[in-house]
Amino acid sequence: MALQFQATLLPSTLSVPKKGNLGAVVKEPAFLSVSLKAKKPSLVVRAQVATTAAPVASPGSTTSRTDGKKTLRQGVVVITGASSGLGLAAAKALAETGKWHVVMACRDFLKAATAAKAAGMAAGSYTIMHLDLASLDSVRQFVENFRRADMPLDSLVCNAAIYRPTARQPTFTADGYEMSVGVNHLGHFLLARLLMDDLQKSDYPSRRLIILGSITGNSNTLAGNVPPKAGLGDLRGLAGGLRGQNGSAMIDGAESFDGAKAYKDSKICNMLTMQEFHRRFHEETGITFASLYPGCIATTGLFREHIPLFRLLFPPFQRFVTKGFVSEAESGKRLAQVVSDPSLTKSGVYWSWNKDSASFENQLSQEASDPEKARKLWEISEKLVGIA
Ligand code: NDP
Ligand code: PMR
Repeated sequence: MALQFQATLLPSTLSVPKKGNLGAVVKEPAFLSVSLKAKKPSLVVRAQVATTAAPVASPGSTTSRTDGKKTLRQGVVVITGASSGLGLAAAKALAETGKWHVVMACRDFLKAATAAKAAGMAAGSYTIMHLDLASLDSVRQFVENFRRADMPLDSLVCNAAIYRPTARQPTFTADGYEMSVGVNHLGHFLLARLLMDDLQKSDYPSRRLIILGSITGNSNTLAGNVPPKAGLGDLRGLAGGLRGQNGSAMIDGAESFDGAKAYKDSKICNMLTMQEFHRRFHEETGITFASLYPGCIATTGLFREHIPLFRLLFPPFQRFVTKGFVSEAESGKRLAQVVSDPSLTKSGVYWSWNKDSASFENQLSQEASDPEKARKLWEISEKLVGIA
């Protein structure tokens, strides 16, 4: 951990783990400066990438045993938004197995470092890299940094999200898109598209791209019918660029902004995107594409912008009334299963868990499984992130 802070605060060095030798931290000239947080303008980080010392095994290289059999090398998984909640719990669960090296792709470097340490993640089991999904430049820079680190990519988890339930006015990403859809969908869409090349190059036996979905984006459930209901309409607002000023900040083109609906809409986008990836790439590449509803993790930072009364009552309501509550640790194990369990290799699936915490293939709502809408969403999103 000492190394992380060293790398974070050193003004002109960049620590990059090299393939097959993650333990040795190589210093290279810094090429970027990144402000850590808007609230801390004076703190500027030049080193964006830091790993801890002495990994259990070397990601990227297959180790040979004395009996001649090959041992599966350590896998490398990138998890966005691993600084809290589900992402952090899954990072910990995967790192603890010793089978995975976790790249924590986070917007707040120091928060991620502190969270990993507080969670008891072993030195050497993870690398923190800066990623702000609210900026497409940052997404591209992350991909460049990841490639410079010369690690294979075996699994990508698009987990980060923001939820702005009380917002009546939209806020916008660096590229001018409404923030919830910009971060939860568009940032991840570009990231996943760019990293497909890296996933395809991996020699790992089961490569996976996982995008978090949710029950609240599925109108075939009770939770999905709590107002405001998700709905993308004909995507006219998205096609108009979600700008808010001369058009709409909502995907369906609605005149007024609704922060809670914008989040739920973004979750439909996440689930549709996973299926479109599956249709376009699974057969050709063998990569597994999956989404999931991990359960109601009512204690996470996702609800940080909700009113205090909601934050007080929501966990007991989910625990005792709906019985949909799941702890952060349990949800982390669920996501870790989708990353690495040999029985969850089926592609195009939306996983959920029953009362006994057994996984099953869940049904998506009609809209969240509409192939025509998925295609249209894909094409508009390509234009918005500049890869059309
Ligand atoms: P948290 O708020 O705890 O975690 C969200 C993570 O996303 C944080 O690490 C946050 O970073 C990160 N993040 C936010 N904005 C950005 C950005 N611009 N760039 C990079 N990272 C960003 O929420 P959860 O753990 O609950 O949510 C994780 C996923 O699980 C989400 O996709 C959510 O939709 C899904 N989910 C959650 C459910 C729940 O009940 N909680 C239910 C169903 C699905 P920072 O720490 O810096 O804020
Ligand atoms: Mg919901 C089986 C019932 C169930 C489940 C599993 C959830 C999950 N919720 C259920 C029911 C209800 N909720 C009911 C009956 C109500 C009305 C009292 C209700 C209300 C409610 C609110 C106000 N629920 C919420 C909110 C939120 O602000 C959360 C949200 O929509 O975030 C987008 C939420 C959630 N309920 C869930 C889950 C998992 C959430 C968080 C959603 C997510 O991350 O997608």
